[in-house]
Amino acid sequence: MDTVDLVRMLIHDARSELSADPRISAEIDAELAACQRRLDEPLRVALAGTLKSGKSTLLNALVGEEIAPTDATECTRVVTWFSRSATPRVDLTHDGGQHTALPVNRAAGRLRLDLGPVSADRVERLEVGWPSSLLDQYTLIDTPGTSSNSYDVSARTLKFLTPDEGSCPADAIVYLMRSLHSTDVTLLRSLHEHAGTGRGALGIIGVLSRADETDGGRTASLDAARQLSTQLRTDRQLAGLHRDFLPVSGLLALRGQTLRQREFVTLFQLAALPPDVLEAALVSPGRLMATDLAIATPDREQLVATFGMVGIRIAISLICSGASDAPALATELVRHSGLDQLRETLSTRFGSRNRQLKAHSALRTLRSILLRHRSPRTVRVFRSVDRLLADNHCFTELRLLAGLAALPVPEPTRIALDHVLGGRGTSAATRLGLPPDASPTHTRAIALRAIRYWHDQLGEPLLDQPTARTYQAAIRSCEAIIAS
Ligand SMILES: Nc1nc2c(ncn2[C@@H]2O[C@H](COP(=O)(O)OP(=O)(O)O)[C@@H](O)[C@H]2O)c(=O)[nH]1
Ligand SMILES: [Mg+2]
Repeated sequence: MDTVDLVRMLIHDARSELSADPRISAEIDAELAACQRRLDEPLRVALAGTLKSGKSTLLNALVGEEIAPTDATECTRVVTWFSRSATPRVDLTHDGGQHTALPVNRAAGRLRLDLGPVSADRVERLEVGWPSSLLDQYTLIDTPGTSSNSYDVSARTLKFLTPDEGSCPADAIVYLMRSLHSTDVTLLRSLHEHAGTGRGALGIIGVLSRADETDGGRTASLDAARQLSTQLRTDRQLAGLHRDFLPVSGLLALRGQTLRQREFVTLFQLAALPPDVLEAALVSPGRLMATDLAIATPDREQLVATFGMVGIRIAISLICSGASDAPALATELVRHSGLDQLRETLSTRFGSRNRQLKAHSALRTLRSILLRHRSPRTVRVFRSVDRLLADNHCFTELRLLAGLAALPVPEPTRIALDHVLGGRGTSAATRLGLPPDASPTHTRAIALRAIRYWHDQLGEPLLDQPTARTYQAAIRSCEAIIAS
């Protein structure tokens, strides 16, 4: 029986024990049923960061369609769930559980969300159902973000990510920041503390967002962003707060996936201008409109609205480097954006651990429900929940991986631990750094060598407790490889 089945069984046991208790309401049973359903849903990944860090744009880029609003409407002020659905739908829950189906309006390829007369503070849940292969894998949750000048929006975001009661409804978080700001350090620290107490998401991927703007778009490349993210990876303020830090331009990724022939033609015409004329025209949107060019004004306006000046510069430089038709430019924009690396990291960090992360979240939720409704009938189930959380080695691995960045160990040791604990994939070969076709005999020999190595590390004098626990878990992971 695998971990998910064990969790399913415990939820089932809790439901049948509690259903015999007349004091237990239908509401609690519904909570338990939701907890059970969660095991069959895709993994929940929340996008977090400050306001305007590019969360909604990146969500659209990941899905490949403009379904998350980026304009300053009421909708961008509430936490919005995007989940798989055979047909598009928008469901609003508000004012103490009232459900309203909102119309699905699309204009110029964008979904227009409109809460109607319901203000953001009355919204309990806004959910967009959309047919999308990415949403088959992940339920994405767009948070409005934190901002020093919008108290209610920040409060809603923090209540979702770091709730005072219960646990964060997301299994994993993609955290976006444009540069290193003290508010990011504070929020990241709080997310980590929450994860440490078992009430927060266990996986966090850091993203240097709006990467095309890093140097003001001057070099028309993402090299500056790559340099900055390398610096940030070793920045002392961020020490212990992240394992991955990827430069991504959600805007370029989105434009690549939604590029129209007409936009390409306008960009191509601009790219063909004499360099001095082009340079002068690209100084600002106003100059681009005012310059006397044989390009229709609505086409220029459209380009500024969708690409922005930095995006236009980058697209032109990609055309000049050889992207000579719309499909080629679309491919280059996406390749340049860093989206593929983000997708890959999502898949190695979260995809391969999908079932375990969900099982862990469901178990934590079950635990908090049982704690709230203590009853002699559920003592046995409660103990089993705690035992499973403490003894199940894959949960131990998940928790240790979440805390790996904070261990006081040299970087090569951290990387080796990340591998052996299954942070880069859970196959024996990935854990031991072997080729996928390594023979069982060779795998076993290397696993034994790894056990000896981590044992030796355990003998280090003055070893702190968290590091010692992590080395012990590494030994257990290797023993599990040998046993299987
Ligand atoms: N240049 C550039 N602009 C971006 C990028 N991502 C978002 N933006 C712009 O930044 C603004 C805020 O973006 P949005 O996605 O709504 O941010 P959110 O508040 O974090 O959801 C919008 O005007 C976007 O067009 C990006 O990767 N590059
Ligand atoms: Mg947004």
